[in-house]
Amino acid sequence: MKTVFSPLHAGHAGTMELISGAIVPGFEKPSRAEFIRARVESEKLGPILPPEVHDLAAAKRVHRADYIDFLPTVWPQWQAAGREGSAIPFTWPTRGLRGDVLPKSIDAQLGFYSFDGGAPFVKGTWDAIKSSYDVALTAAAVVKGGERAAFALCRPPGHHAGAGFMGGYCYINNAAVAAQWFCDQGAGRVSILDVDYHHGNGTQEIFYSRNDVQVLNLHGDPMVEYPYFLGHADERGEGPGEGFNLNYPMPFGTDWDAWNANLEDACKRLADYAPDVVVVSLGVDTFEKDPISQFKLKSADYPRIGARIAKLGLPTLFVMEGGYAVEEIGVNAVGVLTGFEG
Ligand code: SP5
Ligand code: ZN
Repeated sequence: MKTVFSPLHAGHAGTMELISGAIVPGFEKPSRAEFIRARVESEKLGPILPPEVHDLAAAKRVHRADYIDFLPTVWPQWQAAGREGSAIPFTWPTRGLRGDVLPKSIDAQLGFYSFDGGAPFVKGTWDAIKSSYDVALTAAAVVKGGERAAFALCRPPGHHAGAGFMGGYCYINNAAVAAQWFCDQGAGRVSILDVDYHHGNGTQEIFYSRNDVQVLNLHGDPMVEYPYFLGHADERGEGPGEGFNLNYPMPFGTDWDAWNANLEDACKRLADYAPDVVVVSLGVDTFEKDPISQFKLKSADYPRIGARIAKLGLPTLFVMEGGYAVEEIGVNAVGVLTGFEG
């Protein structure tokens, strides 16, 4: 399997985040991608290709144009305001405030285009976001070109980013961009299977009223887990999209047997839909040692995930999402891919 990877991810470094009442170094850090790349090499998964540079048209097929145009302006605006450190929002236009006026202040703009404070900007952030997008589109083209599967080693991740907002370490929704690109290339149906520990709220929002992209999400129950405000089982899509969004929320402590039972159901529903291509939002933060997550999957479980996805017998694009136990992230992410290859 070919991997697409860009070293430009590494400029998105030295970020800070507020978690459990403390400001700490960001969990979503460059070593994540480097451990995965090293494991791709040591496991001899296949060649590692650089991304081709794309314009932003494909991003604007799933995101608001004004949101995409805002992203490269963040760091220049932050610098122009004389700031240092990480650009992080702290004020949001929630219920009772006006969300229809975009103020001039960079602080207001950051809040306008986000749902939490979890998507910081430093100097190299935009170039990393853009490279991650290029990685996803380049890997999608590998699958479109006839390969059975490809691995988009994206960093930063994307599944929390919605049509007009960032959050949860995510800026451009790489999996959604790729799924839409497949549609635009002639696919009649695309399935997105999101196995990241967190609910892919952005992906759900983007495709919620559509029946040409099926979205299946396995994740921590939003009653107790981030992103809290989306991801319940009763969210099944709306209008023409009714029945094409499927959520599998699970309690803290979920182990392989319970998680796998839901994967099995999701795969059956996916097979019934019979898509032309599958996009896997590949998070490995379901791992028992993940520092911010509460599931109990073991390293030996990840190849079984890959094997089950392979059994679908469909062209498959793997798009990297979360996973914060950096020592094991390469073993677990590449474990899914080697399990897929059998
Ligand atoms: C792509 C992705 O995996 N994003 C995840 C973003 C999670 N951000 C908030 C995490 C809050 C976790 N709270 C548990 C604290 C553990 N001590
Ligand atoms: Zn996650």
